[in-house]
Amino acid sequence: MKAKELVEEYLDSGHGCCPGCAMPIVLRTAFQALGGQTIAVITAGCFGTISGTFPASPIKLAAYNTPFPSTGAAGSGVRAALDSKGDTKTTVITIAGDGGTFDIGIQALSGAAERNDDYIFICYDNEAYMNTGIQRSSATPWGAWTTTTPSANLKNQPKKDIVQIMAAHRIPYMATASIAYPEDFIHKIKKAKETRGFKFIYAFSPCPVGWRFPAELTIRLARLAVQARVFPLYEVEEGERYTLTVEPEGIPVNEYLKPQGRFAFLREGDLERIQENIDRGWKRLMNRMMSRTD
Ligand SMILES: Cc1ncc(C[n+]2csc(CCOP(=O)(O)OP(=O)(O)O)c2C)c(N)n1
Ligand SMILES: [Mg+2]
Repeated sequence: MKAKELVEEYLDSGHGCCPGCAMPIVLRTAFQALGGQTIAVITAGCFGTISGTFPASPIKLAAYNTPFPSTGAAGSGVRAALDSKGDTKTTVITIAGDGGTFDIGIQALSGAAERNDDYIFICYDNEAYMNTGIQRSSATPWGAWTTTTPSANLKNQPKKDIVQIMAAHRIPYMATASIAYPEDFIHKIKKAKETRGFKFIYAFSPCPVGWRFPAELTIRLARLAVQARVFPLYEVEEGERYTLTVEPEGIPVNEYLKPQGRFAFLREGDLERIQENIDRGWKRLMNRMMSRTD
């Protein structure tokens, strides 16, 4: 299915997201690719806020709200309820930000993945707790400014490798996804919908307010992240079959960092350190692609 063929809307405009927010583009695209026979499980975060504005919610899918720690379990529960009614056609998608996925929701997420429950978990990663005021999460990259990692005390830990954590569960399907590559994104959502068992879609979600860049640069930054190999686009099946879906140019990471005010406080040598880490991560990923045994 091509991007232009997606006509039905399940996320109305006029929602309360900040100008330039990537998240409504991520979810609008995902919902369109899934279609109307879908139940969305929603937790706290920017999406929970904009979708919970009763009676003017912009979401046109059946939706269930649940607290952070229970997000993964709620997805399992909705699936089990549908199954007990003999409904295997309705798709369940659970939606959480990076805080709700990497940190507060990881226990229930891991449980659902280990049981291989049949639903899609989508994480939109804006690399901090944005809804409550740009606090660092374990998804915040090393060297970034946030309100809890101020300029004199930048984030000093590497970003948690959620893809490897989920791959270690050997779930049938997982993929990284970017709104800068909508056809790749749609293909992955549709593949997730067609695969039985637990699916994890990990979507990059630039945040102009938290990352300190002009709102019109959202898609460009999403593209630069892929091209600089900060956020490579690939799939992992059964935890071990890695497939690259977009070949990145490998542009210098500074082209991606420079437009973002959150990286304005890097010290001498930091840029080289970030580039080295990216190069090492890319090599590791390539080794995983090469060591396929199928
Ligand atoms: C258990 C619990 N802890 C803290 C909060 C407060 N809270 C609401 S939204 C939010 C930020 C969520 O961050 P993330 O999951 O990354 O989503 P984003 O806001 O970035 O979209 C926090 C900390 C909460 N609602 N529940
Ligand atoms: Mg976040």
